[in-house]
Amino acid sequence: MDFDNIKKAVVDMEVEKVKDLVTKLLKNKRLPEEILEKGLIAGMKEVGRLFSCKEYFVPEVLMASEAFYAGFDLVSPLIKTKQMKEKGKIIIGVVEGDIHDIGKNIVKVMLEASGYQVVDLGKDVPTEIFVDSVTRENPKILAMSALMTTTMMKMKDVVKSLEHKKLRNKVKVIIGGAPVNEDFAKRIGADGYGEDASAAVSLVEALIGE
Ligand code: B12
Repeated sequence: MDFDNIKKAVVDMEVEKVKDLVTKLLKNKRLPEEILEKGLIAGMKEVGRLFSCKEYFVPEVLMASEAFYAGFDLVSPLIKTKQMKEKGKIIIGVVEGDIHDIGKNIVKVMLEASGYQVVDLGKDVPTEIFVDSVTRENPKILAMSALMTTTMMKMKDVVKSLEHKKLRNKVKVIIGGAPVNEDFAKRIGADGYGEDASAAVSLVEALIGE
């Protein structure tokens, strides 16, 4: 299967092969969303599994991430230009101390594809930067990502800081990333949790009503 070949090429860390396969599928009029979901993301999920069971280590994961991005850079502009309607502004970033940005980048693309304007603060974002940008940009949603148990508490700091600066009722806060869940979102006073990129879109639509 075509998508499985892309998945395998990501897992095998083959940058050029990923580029070739993705280009070929796009030429064959396959949907960029499908290539992303069933090929590239499926590949990174498998990489995550191999890392967890110690078959892969950091260098392999980095090389596989490169292969992922080689494909991602080809499909993401096509997903972005699909819808032009702007439904509202969303700020997104990975919390301080955390450089895992693959999931955040996928969520960003999916939100943009659904017509939202996304301001990306990047990774390893200090609490003050999240709060300052809420003041400056006046977004409808603040979306935070964390991939480590050691960094997820930074989300709570951001929520507290928003409360302290009397900004909490001006913005809805949503969170995601492997170590967090619905219960954690409630505990830190966030407005919602999404388990993947499509859940992120549904969550945003439910919170700001579209
Ligand atoms: C890739 C990876 C890396 C890459 C990151 C490359 C990059 N640019 O992101 C590299 C090699 C650099 C790396 C480094 C490290 N890593 Co690492 N890494 C991973 C790995 C294998 C996969 C993560 C990933 O990309 N998943 C794929 C994406 C698509 O999934 P996702 O991020 O979960 O995102 C989805 C959802 O969660 C959701 N989502 C995400 N964000 C948001 C936000 C919102 C608002 C919403 C609604 C939804 C949402 O939607 C996304 C799309 O579906 C995981 C293992 C795993 N199984 O998760 C470890 C893992 C996260 N890493 C780990 C560790 C320990 C490290 C290092 C400390 C290793 C080291 N010793 O140096 C460093 C940390 C550096 C730092 N300070 O951040 C641990 C964390 C353990 C913990 N404390 O919790 C993990 C869990 C591995 C493990 N089992 O031990 N890592």
